[in-house]
Amino acid sequence: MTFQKTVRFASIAAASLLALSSVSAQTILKIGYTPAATSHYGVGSTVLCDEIEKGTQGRYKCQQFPSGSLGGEREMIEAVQLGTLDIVNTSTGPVGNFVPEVKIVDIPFLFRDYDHARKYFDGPPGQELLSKFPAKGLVALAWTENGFRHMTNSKRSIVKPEDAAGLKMRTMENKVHMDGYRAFGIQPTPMAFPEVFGALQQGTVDGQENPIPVILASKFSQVQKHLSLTGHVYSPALYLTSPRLMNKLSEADKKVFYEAAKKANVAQRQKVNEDEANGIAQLEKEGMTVIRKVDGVAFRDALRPAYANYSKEFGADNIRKIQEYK
Ligand code: EAX
Repeated sequence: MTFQKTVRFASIAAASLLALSSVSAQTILKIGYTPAATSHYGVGSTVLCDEIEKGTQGRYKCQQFPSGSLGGEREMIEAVQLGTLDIVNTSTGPVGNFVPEVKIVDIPFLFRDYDHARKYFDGPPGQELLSKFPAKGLVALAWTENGFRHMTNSKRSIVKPEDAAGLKMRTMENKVHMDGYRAFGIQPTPMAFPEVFGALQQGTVDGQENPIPVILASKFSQVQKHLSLTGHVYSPALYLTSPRLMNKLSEADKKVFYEAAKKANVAQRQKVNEDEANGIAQLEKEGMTVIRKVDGVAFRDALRPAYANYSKEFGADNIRKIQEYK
């Protein structure tokens, strides 16, 4: 080989090595969530992934795992801590077991409506809560939304707590919820989400409670006759990743991830709005009997003993501050 040829060969080899390394520099991020890909979680996750891919010029891409294919929310949060999953789009259901400061936002009848809740989580108190995650081996990219939860069951229409009394109802693995629901007279049965459809179908439990977008996307109308718009608790959600992943990113890429999560949240909430507007009629069409007007005062009254305990645990002032947040 002449000298020139050697140089040319070497530079071609270097160039192809470079091309190869830029291909292998593409990282595939695994993101998981429990509802179907068509749900608000799917909509939010898709925007999150698209924005990350765009903002990093394709250096980061996602592979989505919807429908609880990687397990329930608790399992996925553990997987993020361990590094076997990169991102989870999860409700706060099991989050208080990891980050105790979050528990207070799961109190029933804490937020009046969507505006109240969204303002709170977008405002300083919500942002302050996000800072509690890194100490637990998690990074919260942003708050997002699951929605106000309503009860469904296979037995009867629920208008007041007495109608719910005695029903065996699947709940999330969330002590704050379970304590409140016991005060309604319900028998709470905690269970990971991927098992819920089967448990309803087999009659292991009589009912469950979830926001309209989850009831829709999970086709619960196939296994539940009665829906009551109890709106008994707001269910926040989060995009969680790990310090391990974030620490690998340049400052510019970190910003891309945080901005992507903000945009994803807007899309996820938008899908909640759409499902709230159209979903109830859709569920009726699918055969559910819908009680639109429940006795909200009676439900709030029934919760009083539970609120006494919440006040002891979280401080009456702290609860009031959230209720009065403007
Ligand atoms: O986050 O477990 C639940 O009922 C949640 O609402 C659902 O997984 C969506």
